[in-house]
Amino acid sequence: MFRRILIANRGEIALRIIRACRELGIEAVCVYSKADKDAPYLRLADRAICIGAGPSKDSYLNIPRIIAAAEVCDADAIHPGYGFLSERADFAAICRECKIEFIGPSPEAMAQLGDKVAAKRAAKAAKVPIFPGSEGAIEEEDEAVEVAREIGFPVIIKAAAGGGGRGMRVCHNEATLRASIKKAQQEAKAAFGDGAVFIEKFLEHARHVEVQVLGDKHGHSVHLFERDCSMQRRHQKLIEEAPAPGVDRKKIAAVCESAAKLIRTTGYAGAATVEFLMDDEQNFYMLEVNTRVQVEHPVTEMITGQDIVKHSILIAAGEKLGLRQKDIAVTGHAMECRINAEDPARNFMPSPGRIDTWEVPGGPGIRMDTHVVPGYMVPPTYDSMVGKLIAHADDREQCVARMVRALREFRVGPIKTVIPLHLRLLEHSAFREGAVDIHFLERALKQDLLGPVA
Ligand code: MV4
Repeated sequence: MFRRILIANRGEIALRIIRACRELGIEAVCVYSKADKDAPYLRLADRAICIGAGPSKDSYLNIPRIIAAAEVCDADAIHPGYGFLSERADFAAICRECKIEFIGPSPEAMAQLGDKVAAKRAAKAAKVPIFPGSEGAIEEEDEAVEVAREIGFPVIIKAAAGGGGRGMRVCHNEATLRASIKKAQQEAKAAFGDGAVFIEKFLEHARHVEVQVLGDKHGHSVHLFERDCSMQRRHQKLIEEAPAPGVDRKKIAAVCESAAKLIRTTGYAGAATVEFLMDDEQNFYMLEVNTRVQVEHPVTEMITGQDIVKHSILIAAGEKLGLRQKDIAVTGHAMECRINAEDPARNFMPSPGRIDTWEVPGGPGIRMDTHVVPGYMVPPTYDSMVGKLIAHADDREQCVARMVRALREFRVGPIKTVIPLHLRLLEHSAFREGAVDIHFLERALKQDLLGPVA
């Protein structure tokens, strides 16, 4: 087992990893930037090492400094959390060269699943449902047109190396498709250093459903069921929940099993999320695979009782998954509201600064994952998430009621947060019915359907 882990991240996920280390009897060392030097969570680590100035490229994205910190404290392993270096195959490879265990998949597995063309090929082999589209990368206009005629318009052009919504173009007819291929290739080359693009059928209305999986180094994998993350704006999720409301359990069970198989057949070790879109007929189509622990992992932890961060550490240390699929059961319903320091009434403008008032909810079925304490300064330098409020209850209706109760207990000031928006969303009939698609929030904001959100 590891003696000491370096945490190459900040904020709530750094604290979440410290807590997992503590419970496993592993020392936790945090790196931090000058912008985080007074952050109170650093005092909960066994040691904290300053790695540079505030901007991420000088600190949390600076590979030589992070490796140097790991060598200075003699860490056995590095946990990257989410964001920053978590999905950088080159970083995982450098860790290997330095004989430091990267807590996540091998650089090979990460590179394969990070390439959407390769990931789709692996998905097809594992019988994971995918969108109809080009078999591999598209080279010529004519190829794209041929595939589009076969699958029908609209189609979407995506970059093989893209992700999180970057490098996509929707085409409704042959003329725009012909005009777009070369541009998309050039854009992909400039943005990702890889000009490979592919096309697939474009789905207008959809829900975002993703499957949490775990694979170990001994060829075993399990799934921890699904989450619905349809409530999002500009590819930033706001509310996630599990199980996905109104989904046929037999149908989703098959999708979850295929996701676990994909992870096994690609030799993937660690936690991963397989993302899908679900259409109105409950057909599933894989989008991409996230090769990290995700922000919304607590939702799954609450319904399964499994500690995903601990699993990620134990898997990296070479332990066998200590659980079988048949032993994993779902209990009740869970929901997460991301608490962002943003002003929803001003187009989600970041609202950094000192948090004087910070009174967090508690009581039955409430979990608050946050690094914030009263007096904490939210730096303007990083993303605006200051915490995650998670509610767990016997069923969805009680879970929503519990979340509303908790959000009303929350007192934060003087910075602005998205809490008032959450209350509006949770009151909305479409949300109550579990009928929210991926465009709901942006549409509702544009049409002013939510009422006052501040
Ligand atoms: C799609 C799609 C519709 N059809 N692919 C956006 C992020 C990236 N992971 C894939 N994305 C999409 N791919 C096909 N074939 C619609 C989206 C999409 C989306 C997906 C999930 C969550 C929010 C979204 C918002 C806009 C578009």
